[in-house]
Amino acid sequence: MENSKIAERLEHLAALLEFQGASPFRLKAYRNGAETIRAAAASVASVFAQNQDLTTWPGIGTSVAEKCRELVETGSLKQIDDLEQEIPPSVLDLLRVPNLGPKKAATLFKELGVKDLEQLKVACEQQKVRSLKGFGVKTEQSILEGIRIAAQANQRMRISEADKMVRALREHFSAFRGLERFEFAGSYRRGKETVGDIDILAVTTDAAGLMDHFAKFENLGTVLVRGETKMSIRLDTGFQVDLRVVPSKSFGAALQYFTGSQNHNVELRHRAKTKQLKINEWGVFVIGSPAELANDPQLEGWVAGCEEPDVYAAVDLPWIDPRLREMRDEFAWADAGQLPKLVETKDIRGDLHMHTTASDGENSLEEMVAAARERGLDYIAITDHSQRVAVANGLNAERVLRQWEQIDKLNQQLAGQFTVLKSIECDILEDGRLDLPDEVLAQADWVMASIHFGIKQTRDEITRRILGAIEHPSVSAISHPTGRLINRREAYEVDIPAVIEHAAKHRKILELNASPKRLDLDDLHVRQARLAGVPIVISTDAHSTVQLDNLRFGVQQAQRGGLTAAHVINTQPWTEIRRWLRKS
Ligand code: DGT
Ligand code: CA
Ligand code: CA
Ligand code: ZN
Repeated sequence: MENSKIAERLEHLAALLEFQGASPFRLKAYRNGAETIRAAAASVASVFAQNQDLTTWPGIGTSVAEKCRELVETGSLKQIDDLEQEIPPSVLDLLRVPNLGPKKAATLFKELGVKDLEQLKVACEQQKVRSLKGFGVKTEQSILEGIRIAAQANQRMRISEADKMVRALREHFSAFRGLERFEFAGSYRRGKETVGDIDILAVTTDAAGLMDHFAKFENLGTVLVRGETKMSIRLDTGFQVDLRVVPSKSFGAALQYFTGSQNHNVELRHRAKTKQLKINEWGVFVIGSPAELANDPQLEGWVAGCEEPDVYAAVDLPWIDPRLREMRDEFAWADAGQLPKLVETKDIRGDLHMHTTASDGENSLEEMVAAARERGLDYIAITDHSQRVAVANGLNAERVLRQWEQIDKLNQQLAGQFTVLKSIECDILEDGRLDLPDEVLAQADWVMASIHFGIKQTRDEITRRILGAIEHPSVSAISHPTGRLINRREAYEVDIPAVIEHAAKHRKILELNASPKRLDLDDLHVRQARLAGVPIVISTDAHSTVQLDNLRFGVQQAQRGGLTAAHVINTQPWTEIRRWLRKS
Protein backbone atom coordinates (compact mmCIF):
# COMPACT_ATOMS: atom_id res chain seq x y z
CA MET A 1 0.00 0.00 0.00
CA GLU A 2 1.31 3.41 -0.94
CA ASN A 3 1.90 6.25 1.50
CA SER A 4 -0.78 8.45 -0.06
CA LYS A 5 -3.39 5.73 0.44
CA ILE A 6 -2.32 5.13 4.05
CA ALA A 7 -2.53 8.87 4.72
CA GLU A 8 -5.96 9.06 3.17
CA ARG A 9 -7.22 6.16 5.34
CA LEU A 10 -5.85 7.77 8.50
CA GLU A 11 -7.57 11.04 7.65
CA HIS A 12 -10.79 9.18 6.98
CA LEU A 13 -10.49 7.48 10.36
CA ALA A 14 -9.97 10.88 12.01
CA ALA A 15 -13.10 12.23 10.29
CA LEU A 16 -15.17 9.27 11.46
CA LEU A 17 -13.87 9.65 15.01
CA GLU A 18 -14.58 13.36 14.91
CA PHE A 19 -18.15 12.61 13.98
CA GLN A 20 -18.31 10.32 16.99
CA GLY A 21 -17.04 13.12 19.21
CA ALA A 22 -13.55 11.77 19.90
CA SER A 23 -11.03 14.01 21.66
CA PRO A 24 -9.27 16.62 19.49
CA PHE A 25 -5.98 15.22 20.75
CA ARG A 26 -6.65 11.84 19.17
CA LEU A 27 -7.82 13.39 15.91
CA LYS A 28 -4.70 15.48 15.72
CA ALA A 29 -2.47 12.43 16.20
CA TYR A 30 -4.02 10.73 13.16
CA ARG A 31 -4.02 13.87 11.05
CA ASN A 32 -0.41 14.78 11.84
CA GLY A 33 0.59 11.20 11.18
CA ALA A 34 -1.17 11.31 7.81
CA GLU A 35 0.65 14.49 6.87
CA THR A 36 4.05 13.07 7.78
CA ILE A 37 3.39 9.89 5.83
CA ARG A 38 2.16 11.72 2.76
CA ALA A 39 5.30 13.86 2.65
CA ALA A 40 7.75 11.11 3.54
CA ALA A 41 10.40 10.08 1.05
CA ALA A 42 10.50 6.46 2.25
CA SER A 43 7.52 4.17 1.91
CA VAL A 44 5.79 2.97 5.07
CA ALA A 45 5.47 -0.50 3.60
CA SER A 46 9.23 -0.74 3.13
CA VAL A 47 9.82 0.37 6.73
CA PHE A 48 7.78 -2.61 7.93
CA ALA A 49 9.31 -4.91 5.34
CA GLN A 50 12.74 -4.08 6.74
CA ASN A 51 11.56 -4.44 10.32
CA GLN A 52 12.31 -0.84 11.11
CA ASP A 53 10.50 1.28 13.68
CA LEU A 54 7.97 3.72 12.23
CA THR A 55 7.67 5.63 15.51
CA THR A 56 11.11 7.14 14.87
CA TRP A 57 9.37 9.30 12.24
CA PRO A 58 8.33 12.73 13.51
CA GLY A 59 4.70 12.88 14.61
CA ILE A 60 4.11 9.13 14.52
CA GLY A 61 3.18 7.54 17.84
CA THR A 62 2.59 3.90 18.61
CA SER A 63 -1.13 3.95 17.86
CA VAL A 64 -0.65 5.54 14.43
CA ALA A 65 2.17 3.09 13.72
CA GLU A 66 -0.09 0.17 14.63
CA LYS A 67 -2.79 1.44 12.28
CA CYS A 68 -0.21 1.72 9.52
CA ARG A 69 0.95 -1.84 10.11
CA GLU A 70 -2.64 -3.09 9.95
CA LEU A 71 -3.19 -1.17 6.70
CA VAL A 72 -0.03 -2.52 5.10
CA GLU A 73 -0.66 -6.08 6.23
CA THR A 74 -4.43 -6.36 5.66
CA GLY A 75 -5.20 -3.55 3.25
CA SER A 76 -7.88 -2.12 5.54
CA LEU A 77 -8.62 -0.96 9.06
CA LYS A 78 -11.07 -2.88 11.20
CA GLN A 79 -11.88 0.28 13.14
CA ILE A 80 -12.96 2.05 9.95
CA ASP A 81 -15.06 -0.94 8.91
CA ASP A 82 -16.74 -0.94 12.32
CA LEU A 83 -17.36 2.80 12.33
CA GLU A 84 -18.74 2.71 8.80
CA GLN A 85 -21.34 0.20 9.97
CA GLU A 86 -22.77 3.09 11.96
CA ILE A 87 -21.74 6.12 9.90
CA PRO A 88 -22.05 6.12 6.11
CA PRO A 89 -19.06 8.00 4.60
CA SER A 90 -21.31 10.58 2.89
CA VAL A 91 -22.47 11.78 6.32
CA LEU A 92 -18.99 13.23 6.86
CA ASP A 93 -19.78 15.87 4.22
CA LEU A 94 -22.12 17.43 6.79
CA LEU A 95 -19.07 18.50 8.81
CA ARG A 96 -18.09 20.78 5.95
CA VAL A 97 -21.08 23.05 6.50
CA PRO A 98 -19.71 26.14 8.29
CA ASN A 99 -20.69 26.19 11.98
CA LEU A 100 -22.13 22.70 11.87
CA GLY A 101 -19.98 20.82 14.36
CA PRO A 102 -19.83 17.04 14.85
CA LYS A 103 -22.47 17.15 17.59
CA LYS A 104 -25.13 18.89 15.52
CA ALA A 105 -24.25 16.78 12.49
CA ALA A 106 -24.71 13.63 14.56
CA THR A 107 -28.11 14.85 15.73
CA LEU A 108 -29.25 15.49 12.16
CA PHE A 109 -28.12 12.02 11.19
CA LYS A 110 -29.69 10.25 14.16
CA GLU A 111 -32.92 12.22 14.44
CA LEU A 112 -33.71 12.90 10.79
CA GLY A 113 -31.69 10.19 9.07
CA VAL A 114 -29.87 12.84 7.01
CA LYS A 115 -27.08 11.01 5.17
CA ASP A 116 -25.59 13.65 2.87
CA LEU A 117 -25.68 17.31 1.89
CA GLU A 118 -28.50 16.79 -0.58
CA GLN A 119 -30.75 15.26 2.10
CA LEU A 120 -29.76 18.00 4.53
CA LYS A 121 -30.88 20.60 2.01
CA VAL A 122 -34.26 18.87 1.63
CA ALA A 123 -34.68 18.60 5.41
CA CYS A 124 -34.01 22.33 5.80
CA GLU A 125 -36.38 23.24 2.98
CA GLN A 126 -39.08 21.12 4.57
CA GLN A 127 -38.41 22.97 7.82
CA LYS A 128 -37.71 19.78 9.71
CA VAL A 129 -34.43 20.99 11.14
CA ARG A 130 -35.76 23.95 13.13
CA SER A 131 -37.78 21.77 15.49
CA LEU A 132 -34.81 19.67 16.61
CA LYS A 133 -33.47 20.27 20.08
CA GLY A 134 -30.63 22.80 19.97
CA PHE A 135 -31.59 24.03 16.50
CA GLY A 136 -33.93 26.84 15.50
CA VAL A 137 -35.18 28.82 12.53
CA LYS A 138 -31.93 30.79 12.44
CA THR A 139 -29.73 27.71 12.54
CA GLU A 140 -31.81 26.16 9.79
CA GLN A 141 -31.33 29.28 7.65
CA SER A 142 -27.59 29.39 8.21
CA ILE A 143 -27.25 25.68 7.44
CA LEU A 144 -29.07 26.19 4.18
CA GLU A 145 -26.68 28.99 3.26
CA GLY A 146 -23.71 26.92 4.34
CA ILE A 147 -24.60 23.95 2.15
CA ARG A 148 -23.52 25.66 -1.05
CA ILE A 149 -20.19 26.61 0.49
CA ALA A 150 -19.78 23.07 1.83
CA ALA A 151 -20.45 21.54 -1.57
CA GLN A 152 -17.78 23.81 -3.00
CA ALA A 153 -15.35 23.21 -0.13
CA ASN A 154 -15.38 19.57 -1.15
CA GLN A 155 -13.06 20.54 -3.86
CA ARG A 156 -9.88 22.38 -4.32
CA MET A 157 -9.32 24.36 -7.48
CA ARG A 158 -7.47 22.52 -10.18
CA ILE A 159 -4.22 24.30 -10.98
CA SER A 160 -5.64 25.41 -14.35
CA GLU A 161 -8.66 27.03 -12.66
CA ALA A 162 -6.40 28.76 -10.15
CA ASP A 163 -4.15 29.84 -12.99
CA LYS A 164 -7.04 31.45 -14.83
CA MET A 165 -8.12 33.31 -11.70
CA VAL A 166 -4.55 34.40 -10.97
CA ARG A 167 -4.29 35.91 -14.45
CA ALA A 168 -7.52 37.82 -13.92
CA LEU A 169 -6.36 39.03 -10.49
CA ARG A 170 -2.98 40.08 -11.86
CA GLU A 171 -4.67 42.14 -14.51
CA HIS A 172 -7.12 43.65 -12.04
CA PHE A 173 -4.41 44.67 -9.57
CA SER A 174 -2.14 46.05 -12.28
CA ALA A 175 -4.71 48.80 -12.80
CA PHE A 176 -4.13 50.08 -9.26
CA ARG A 177 -1.66 52.92 -9.02
CA GLY A 178 0.60 52.93 -6.02
CA LEU A 179 1.20 49.21 -5.95
CA GLU A 180 4.89 48.80 -5.22
CA ARG A 181 5.13 45.04 -5.15
CA PHE A 182 2.71 42.24 -5.77
CA GLU A 183 3.10 38.47 -5.74
CA PHE A 184 1.11 35.27 -5.45
CA ALA A 185 2.22 32.93 -2.67
CA GLY A 186 0.81 29.72 -1.14
CA SER A 187 0.30 26.41 -2.87
CA TYR A 188 -0.24 28.23 -6.17
CA ARG A 189 3.35 29.43 -6.12
CA ARG A 190 4.52 25.96 -5.17
CA GLY A 191 2.77 24.73 -8.31
CA LYS A 192 0.55 22.20 -6.57
CA GLU A 193 -1.90 20.31 -8.76
CA THR A 194 -4.80 21.68 -6.73
CA VAL A 195 -5.04 24.90 -4.78
CA GLY A 196 -7.17 25.41 -1.66
CA ASP A 197 -7.16 29.19 -1.74
CA ILE A 198 -5.17 31.89 -3.46
CA ASP A 199 -2.77 33.98 -1.39
CA ILE A 200 -1.63 37.43 -2.48
CA LEU A 201 1.03 39.69 -0.97
CA ALA A 202 1.30 43.37 -1.74
CA VAL A 203 3.35 46.40 -0.78
CA THR A 204 1.59 49.73 -1.06
CA THR A 205 1.40 53.05 0.72
CA ASP A 206 -2.37 53.01 0.31
CA ALA A 207 -3.66 49.76 1.83
CA ALA A 208 -7.21 51.04 2.16
CA GLY A 209 -7.27 52.12 -1.48
CA LEU A 210 -5.91 48.75 -2.56
CA MET A 211 -8.62 46.95 -0.60
CA ASP A 212 -11.32 49.14 -2.11
CA HIS A 213 -9.92 48.19 -5.48
CA PHE A 214 -9.85 44.50 -4.53
CA ALA A 215 -13.55 44.74 -3.63
CA LYS A 216 -14.26 45.74 -7.24
CA PHE A 217 -12.79 42.56 -8.70
CA GLU A 218 -15.20 41.28 -11.35
CA ASN A 219 -15.32 37.72 -10.00
CA LEU A 220 -15.94 38.77 -6.41
CA GLY A 221 -18.74 37.00 -4.58
CA THR A 222 -18.55 38.39 -1.07
CA VAL A 223 -16.01 40.12 1.14
CA LEU A 224 -15.35 37.75 4.05
CA VAL A 225 -13.14 39.92 6.25
CA ARG A 226 -11.43 43.24 5.89
CA GLY A 227 -8.88 44.57 8.35
CA GLU A 228 -5.97 47.02 8.20
CA THR A 229 -3.53 44.65 6.52
CA LYS A 230 -5.57 41.63 5.55
CA MET A 231 -8.62 41.14 3.41
CA SER A 232 -10.28 37.90 2.29
CA ILE A 233 -12.90 37.52 -0.38
CA ARG A 234 -14.95 34.66 -1.68
CA LEU A 235 -15.08 34.45 -5.46
CA ASP A 236 -18.34 33.89 -7.27
CA THR A 237 -17.13 30.34 -7.82
CA GLY A 238 -16.97 29.85 -4.05
CA PHE A 239 -13.20 29.83 -3.69
CA GLN A 240 -11.31 32.13 -1.39
CA VAL A 241 -8.61 34.73 -2.06
CA ASP A 242 -6.50 36.22 0.77
CA LEU A 243 -4.76 39.55 0.33
CA ARG A 244 -2.09 40.70 2.77
CA VAL A 245 -0.45 44.10 2.70
CA VAL A 246 3.05 43.98 4.14
CA PRO A 247 5.82 46.53 4.81
CA SER A 248 8.42 46.85 2.09
CA LYS A 249 11.20 45.55 4.35
CA SER A 250 9.10 42.45 5.13
CA PHE A 251 8.11 41.56 1.58
CA GLY A 252 10.70 38.82 1.06
CA ALA A 253 10.08 37.33 4.49
CA ALA A 254 6.32 37.37 4.00
CA LEU A 255 6.65 35.84 0.56
CA GLN A 256 8.78 33.08 2.03
CA TYR A 257 6.42 32.54 4.97
CA PHE A 258 3.18 32.50 3.00
CA THR A 259 4.55 30.37 0.20
CA GLY A 260 5.05 27.49 2.60
CA SER A 261 4.83 24.64 2.74
CA GLN A 262 4.36 24.65 6.44
CA ASN A 263 6.75 21.71 6.88
CA HIS A 264 9.41 23.42 4.81
CA ASN A 265 9.05 26.54 6.94
CA VAL A 266 9.31 24.58 10.17
CA GLU A 267 12.71 23.27 9.07
CA LEU A 268 13.86 26.73 8.00
CA ARG A 269 12.89 28.26 11.34
CA HIS A 270 14.58 25.41 13.16
CA ARG A 271 17.81 26.14 11.31
CA ALA A 272 17.50 29.82 12.13
CA LYS A 273 17.14 29.03 15.80
CA THR A 274 20.47 27.20 15.89
CA LYS A 275 22.00 30.47 14.69
CA GLN A 276 20.21 32.51 17.36
CA LEU A 277 17.90 33.90 14.67
CA LYS A 278 14.15 34.03 14.35
CA ILE A 279 12.37 33.90 10.99
CA ASN A 280 8.75 34.92 10.68
CA GLU A 281 6.54 36.76 8.20
CA TRP A 282 8.09 40.09 9.26
CA GLY A 283 11.71 39.26 8.69
CA VAL A 284 14.82 37.59 10.05
CA PHE A 285 15.78 38.87 13.50
CA VAL A 286 18.46 38.32 16.13
CA ILE A 287 16.73 36.57 19.01
CA GLY A 288 16.31 38.90 21.98
CA SER A 289 16.98 42.06 19.99
CA PRO A 290 14.63 45.07 20.03
CA ALA A 291 13.61 44.29 16.44
CA GLU A 292 12.72 40.71 17.34
CA LEU A 293 10.72 41.69 20.41
CA ALA A 294 8.63 44.16 18.41
CA ASN A 295 8.65 42.31 15.07
CA ASP A 296 9.84 45.61 13.65
CA PRO A 297 12.26 45.67 10.71
CA GLN A 298 13.17 49.29 11.51
CA LEU A 299 14.77 48.45 14.87
CA GLU A 300 18.17 47.11 15.80
CA GLY A 301 18.55 43.36 15.36
CA TRP A 302 16.81 43.10 11.98
CA VAL A 303 18.90 40.90 9.70
CA ALA A 304 16.97 40.42 6.45
CA GLY A 305 13.51 40.35 4.88
CA CYS A 306 13.34 42.61 1.82
CA GLU A 307 13.94 39.83 -0.68
CA GLU A 308 13.27 36.14 -0.40
CA PRO A 309 16.85 35.03 -1.25
CA ASP A 310 18.07 37.19 1.68
CA VAL A 311 15.96 35.11 4.05
CA TYR A 312 17.59 31.89 2.89
CA ALA A 313 21.02 33.50 2.84
CA ALA A 314 20.59 34.49 6.51
CA VAL A 315 20.70 30.78 7.36
CA ASP A 316 23.45 30.03 4.82
CA LEU A 317 21.14 28.49 2.28
CA PRO A 318 20.80 29.20 -1.42
CA TRP A 319 17.37 30.30 -2.63
CA ILE A 320 15.17 27.24 -3.09
CA ASP A 321 12.66 27.06 -5.92
CA PRO A 322 9.09 27.16 -4.51
CA ARG A 323 8.26 23.98 -6.46
CA LEU A 324 10.68 22.10 -4.23
CA ARG A 325 9.41 23.41 -0.89
CA GLU A 326 7.60 20.31 0.30
CA MET A 327 10.20 19.09 2.79
CA ARG A 328 11.38 16.23 0.62
CA ASP A 329 14.88 16.55 -0.85
CA GLU A 330 15.35 20.30 -0.91
CA PHE A 331 17.41 20.85 2.24
CA ALA A 332 19.67 17.87 1.58
CA TRP A 333 20.28 19.19 -1.92
CA ALA A 334 20.88 22.73 -0.71
CA ASP A 335 23.32 21.54 1.97
CA ALA A 336 25.26 19.55 -0.60
CA GLY A 337 25.25 22.45 -3.05
CA GLN A 338 23.28 20.24 -5.43
CA LEU A 339 19.97 21.96 -6.00
CA PRO A 340 18.87 20.75 -9.43
CA LYS A 341 18.42 23.06 -12.38
CA LEU A 342 14.77 22.22 -12.90
CA VAL A 343 13.34 21.44 -16.32
CA GLU A 344 11.51 24.34 -18.00
CA THR A 345 8.80 24.51 -20.63
CA LYS A 346 11.24 25.97 -23.14
CA ASP A 347 13.38 22.81 -22.81
CA ILE A 348 10.59 20.66 -24.27
CA ARG A 349 11.14 19.93 -27.97
CA GLY A 350 8.24 17.70 -28.86
CA ASP A 351 4.84 16.58 -27.67
CA LEU A 352 4.27 12.84 -27.86
CA HIS A 353 0.59 12.48 -26.97
CA MET A 354 -2.33 14.15 -28.78
CA HIS A 355 -5.58 13.35 -30.53
CA THR A 356 -7.14 14.45 -33.81
CA THR A 357 -10.59 14.32 -35.35
CA ALA A 358 -9.77 10.74 -36.36
CA SER A 359 -10.70 9.79 -32.78
CA ASP A 360 -12.04 12.21 -30.18
CA GLY A 361 -9.93 15.29 -30.89
CA GLU A 362 -11.42 18.55 -32.13
CA ASN A 363 -8.77 19.44 -34.70
CA SER A 364 -7.40 17.75 -37.80
CA LEU A 365 -3.93 16.31 -38.19
CA GLU A 366 -2.85 19.34 -40.23
CA GLU A 367 -4.23 21.76 -37.63
CA MET A 368 -2.40 19.99 -34.82
CA VAL A 369 0.83 20.12 -36.81
CA ALA A 370 0.44 23.84 -37.52
CA ALA A 371 -0.36 24.60 -33.88
CA ALA A 372 2.64 22.61 -32.64
CA ARG A 373 4.93 24.41 -35.08
CA GLU A 374 3.57 27.77 -33.93
CA ARG A 375 4.55 26.76 -30.42
CA GLY A 376 8.11 26.12 -31.48
CA LEU A 377 8.09 22.34 -31.18
CA ASP A 378 10.25 20.18 -33.47
CA TYR A 379 8.13 17.05 -33.52
CA ILE A 380 4.81 15.59 -32.39
CA ALA A 381 3.27 12.15 -32.19
CA ILE A 382 -0.32 11.67 -33.28
CA THR A 383 -1.73 9.26 -30.73
CA ASP A 384 -5.36 8.74 -31.50
CA HIS A 385 -7.28 6.10 -29.55
CA SER A 386 -7.33 2.47 -30.65
CA GLN A 387 -10.52 0.59 -31.57
CA ARG A 388 -11.50 -0.55 -28.05
CA VAL A 389 -12.37 3.05 -27.18
CA ALA A 390 -15.41 2.96 -29.44
CA VAL A 391 -17.05 5.96 -27.77
CA ALA A 392 -14.06 8.00 -28.92
CA ASN A 393 -14.19 6.50 -32.42
CA GLY A 394 -10.97 4.57 -31.77
CA LEU A 395 -8.97 3.44 -34.81
CA ASN A 396 -8.82 -0.17 -36.02
CA ALA A 397 -5.78 -1.55 -37.84
CA GLU A 398 -7.00 -0.46 -41.23
CA ARG A 399 -7.75 3.11 -40.19
CA VAL A 400 -4.51 3.51 -38.30
CA LEU A 401 -2.47 2.27 -41.29
CA ARG A 402 -4.28 4.75 -43.50
CA GLN A 403 -3.54 7.56 -41.04
CA TRP A 404 0.11 6.59 -41.10
CA GLU A 405 0.20 6.79 -44.90
CA GLN A 406 -1.20 10.27 -44.58
CA ILE A 407 1.54 11.09 -42.05
CA ASP A 408 4.24 9.75 -44.39
CA LYS A 409 3.00 12.13 -47.07
CA LEU A 410 2.85 15.01 -44.66
CA ASN A 411 6.43 14.39 -43.54
CA GLN A 412 7.57 14.49 -47.14
CA GLN A 413 5.98 17.91 -47.54
CA LEU A 414 7.55 19.07 -44.29
CA ALA A 415 10.94 18.10 -45.69
CA GLY A 416 12.66 17.74 -42.33
CA GLN A 417 11.43 21.11 -40.99
CA PHE A 418 9.23 19.27 -38.57
CA THR A 419 8.53 15.60 -37.85
CA VAL A 420 5.18 13.90 -37.32
CA LEU A 421 5.48 10.49 -35.70
CA LYS A 422 3.32 7.55 -36.60
CA SER A 423 1.80 6.59 -33.34
CA ILE A 424 -1.22 5.36 -31.42
CA GLU A 425 -2.58 5.45 -27.89
CA CYS A 426 -3.16 1.73 -27.74
CA ASP A 427 -5.50 0.34 -25.10
CA ILE A 428 -4.28 -2.34 -22.75
CA LEU A 429 -7.32 -4.61 -22.89
CA GLU A 430 -8.99 -6.15 -19.83
CA ASP A 431 -7.16 -9.43 -20.42
CA GLY A 432 -3.79 -7.71 -20.81
CA ARG A 433 -3.51 -7.99 -24.59
CA LEU A 434 -2.93 -4.87 -26.65
CA ASP A 435 -5.78 -3.54 -28.75
CA LEU A 436 -3.99 -3.78 -32.15
CA PRO A 437 -2.09 -6.62 -33.83
CA ASP A 438 1.65 -6.87 -33.15
CA GLU A 439 2.53 -6.48 -36.83
CA VAL A 440 0.66 -3.17 -36.94
CA LEU A 441 2.21 -1.84 -33.74
CA ALA A 442 5.66 -2.82 -35.06
CA GLN A 443 5.24 -0.25 -37.83
CA ALA A 444 4.71 2.65 -35.44
CA ASP A 445 7.43 5.12 -34.49
CA TRP A 446 6.08 5.52 -30.99
CA VAL A 447 3.41 3.61 -29.07
CA MET A 448 1.73 4.79 -25.91
CA ALA A 449 -0.11 2.10 -24.02
CA SER A 450 -2.88 3.00 -21.62
CA ILE A 451 -5.77 1.65 -19.65
CA HIS A 452 -9.29 2.98 -20.15
CA PHE A 453 -11.36 -0.13 -19.39
CA GLY A 454 -11.41 -2.68 -16.61
CA ILE A 455 -10.41 0.00 -14.15
CA LYS A 456 -12.24 -1.73 -11.31
CA GLN A 457 -10.01 -4.79 -11.49
CA THR A 458 -7.84 -5.76 -8.55
CA ARG A 459 -4.45 -4.27 -7.93
CA ASP A 460 -2.77 -7.48 -9.08
CA GLU A 461 -4.74 -7.64 -12.30
CA ILE A 462 -4.21 -4.03 -13.29
CA THR A 463 -0.55 -4.07 -12.34
CA ARG A 464 -0.02 -7.27 -14.34
CA ARG A 465 -1.67 -5.68 -17.40
CA ILE A 466 0.66 -2.70 -17.25
CA LEU A 467 3.76 -4.80 -16.62
CA GLY A 468 2.78 -6.90 -19.62
CA ALA A 469 2.47 -3.81 -21.80
CA ILE A 470 5.90 -2.66 -20.65
CA GLU A 471 7.33 -5.97 -21.86
CA HIS A 472 5.75 -5.63 -25.31
CA PRO A 473 8.54 -4.84 -27.79
CA SER A 474 6.58 -2.13 -29.62
CA VAL A 475 5.42 -0.18 -26.59
CA SER A 476 7.42 3.00 -25.95
CA ALA A 477 5.65 4.47 -22.95
CA ILE A 478 2.79 3.97 -20.51
CA SER A 479 0.46 6.94 -20.53
CA HIS A 480 -1.43 8.33 -17.53
CA PRO A 481 -0.26 5.34 -15.48
CA THR A 482 -2.68 5.66 -12.54
CA GLY A 483 -5.80 6.80 -14.40
CA ARG A 484 -6.81 9.32 -11.78
CA LEU A 485 -9.00 12.28 -12.70
CA ILE A 486 -8.36 15.13 -10.28
CA ASN A 487 -11.45 15.96 -8.19
CA ARG A 488 -13.41 13.35 -10.12
CA ARG A 489 -11.99 9.86 -9.96
CA GLU A 490 -9.46 8.10 -7.78
CA ALA A 491 -6.55 6.31 -9.38
CA TYR A 492 -7.20 2.71 -10.22
CA GLU A 493 -5.50 0.17 -8.01
CA VAL A 494 -1.99 -0.18 -9.37
CA ASP A 495 1.41 -0.88 -7.88
CA ILE A 496 3.34 2.08 -9.24
CA PRO A 497 6.66 1.16 -7.61
CA ALA A 498 6.45 -2.17 -9.48
CA VAL A 499 5.62 -0.34 -12.71
CA ILE A 500 8.60 1.95 -12.24
CA GLU A 501 10.91 -0.97 -11.52
CA HIS A 502 9.67 -2.83 -14.59
CA ALA A 503 10.05 0.24 -16.80
CA ALA A 504 13.64 0.61 -15.60
CA LYS A 505 14.35 -3.03 -16.38
CA HIS A 506 12.83 -2.95 -19.87
CA ARG A 507 14.02 0.55 -20.85
CA LYS A 508 10.56 2.02 -21.19
CA ILE A 509 9.28 5.52 -20.55
CA LEU A 510 6.53 6.69 -18.20
CA GLU A 511 4.27 9.59 -19.02
CA LEU A 512 3.61 12.64 -16.95
CA ASN A 513 0.31 13.53 -18.58
CA ALA A 514 0.17 17.33 -18.50
CA SER A 515 -3.58 17.68 -18.71
CA PRO A 516 -4.57 19.63 -15.58
CA LYS A 517 -7.37 17.11 -15.13
CA ARG A 518 -4.88 14.29 -14.84
CA LEU A 519 -1.31 15.35 -13.98
CA ASP A 520 -0.55 11.66 -13.92
CA LEU A 521 2.06 10.57 -12.76
CA ASP A 522 1.93 12.87 -9.76
CA ASP A 523 4.93 14.62 -8.24
CA LEU A 524 5.78 11.86 -5.76
CA HIS A 525 5.63 9.14 -8.41
CA VAL A 526 7.73 11.30 -10.71
CA ARG A 527 10.25 11.58 -7.92
CA GLN A 528 10.30 7.78 -7.56
CA ALA A 529 10.80 7.39 -11.31
CA ARG A 530 13.71 9.81 -11.13
CA LEU A 531 15.32 7.81 -8.33
CA ALA A 532 14.90 4.62 -10.37
CA GLY A 533 16.37 6.22 -13.48
CA VAL A 534 13.19 5.89 -15.54
CA PRO A 535 12.79 8.65 -18.14
CA ILE A 536 9.63 10.73 -18.05
CA VAL A 537 7.83 12.05 -21.12
CA ILE A 538 5.79 15.18 -20.42
CA SER A 539 2.97 15.26 -22.93
CA THR A 540 -0.29 17.15 -23.23
CA ASP A 541 -2.79 14.51 -24.38
CA ALA A 542 -4.25 17.49 -26.24
CA HIS A 543 -7.72 16.98 -27.70
CA SER A 544 -7.56 20.39 -29.39
CA THR A 545 -4.90 22.84 -30.52
CA VAL A 546 -5.28 25.12 -27.48
CA GLN A 547 -4.65 22.21 -25.13
CA LEU A 548 -1.09 22.06 -26.48
CA ASP A 549 -0.51 24.94 -24.05
CA ASN A 550 -1.08 22.58 -21.10
CA LEU A 551 2.53 21.52 -21.32
CA ARG A 552 3.42 24.05 -18.63
CA PHE A 553 1.26 22.30 -16.02
CA GLY A 554 3.09 19.06 -16.66
CA VAL A 555 6.45 20.83 -16.50
CA GLN A 556 5.50 22.33 -13.17
CA GLN A 557 4.59 18.90 -11.80
CA ALA A 558 7.92 17.56 -13.08
CA GLN A 559 9.68 20.39 -11.26
CA ARG A 560 7.89 19.36 -8.08
CA GLY A 561 9.33 15.90 -8.62
CA GLY A 562 12.80 17.46 -8.88
CA LEU A 563 13.34 16.72 -12.57
CA THR A 564 15.99 18.41 -14.66
CA ALA A 565 15.92 18.50 -18.46
CA ALA A 566 18.06 15.36 -18.45
CA HIS A 567 15.30 13.37 -16.74
CA VAL A 568 12.69 14.35 -19.33
CA ILE A 569 13.11 12.45 -22.56
CA ASN A 570 11.25 14.88 -24.80
CA THR A 571 13.80 17.59 -24.12
CA GLN A 572 15.85 15.51 -26.59
CA PRO A 573 15.53 15.52 -30.38
CA TRP A 574 13.35 12.70 -31.68
CA THR A 575 16.37 10.88 -33.16
CA GLU A 576 17.88 10.63 -29.68
CA ILE A 577 14.68 9.24 -28.19
CA ARG A 578 14.49 6.66 -30.97
CA ARG A 579 18.08 5.64 -30.43
CA TRP A 580 17.46 5.25 -26.69
CA LEU A 581 14.41 3.07 -27.29
CA ARG A 582 16.18 0.88 -29.83
CA LYS A 583 18.95 0.02 -27.43
CA SER A 584 16.50 -2.06 -25.43
P1 DGT B 1 -3.83 25.52 0.17
O1 DGT B 1 -4.31 26.90 0.17
O2 DGT B 1 -4.61 24.61 1.05
O3 DGT B 1 -3.70 24.94 -1.20
O4 DGT B 1 -2.33 25.46 0.79
P2 DGT B 1 -1.37 26.66 1.18
O5 DGT B 1 -0.02 26.07 1.37
O6 DGT B 1 -1.49 27.78 0.21
O7 DGT B 1 -1.89 27.05 2.62
P3 DGT B 1 -2.55 28.38 3.20
O8 DGT B 1 -3.27 29.16 2.16
O9 DGT B 1 -3.34 27.95 4.37
O10 DGT B 1 -1.33 29.19 3.75
C1 DGT B 1 -0.29 29.64 2.91
C2 DGT B 1 1.05 29.41 3.53
O11 DGT B 1 1.19 30.24 4.69
C3 DGT B 1 1.30 27.99 4.04
O12 DGT B 1 1.84 27.16 3.06
C4 DGT B 1 2.26 28.21 5.17
C5 DGT B 1 1.88 29.56 5.70
N1 DGT B 1 1.00 29.47 6.87
C6 DGT B 1 -0.31 29.77 6.89
N2 DGT B 1 -0.82 29.61 8.11
C7 DGT B 1 0.17 29.17 8.88
C8 DGT B 1 0.26 28.80 10.27
O13 DGT B 1 -0.69 28.85 11.02
N3 DGT B 1 1.47 28.39 10.70
C9 DGT B 1 2.54 28.34 9.87
N4 DGT B 1 3.70 27.93 10.35
N5 DGT B 1 2.48 28.67 8.58
C10 DGT B 1 1.32 29.08 8.08
CA1 CA C 1 -3.41 28.93 -0.19
CA1 CA D 1 -4.70 31.21 2.48
ZN1 ZN E 1 -4.86 10.36 -24.91
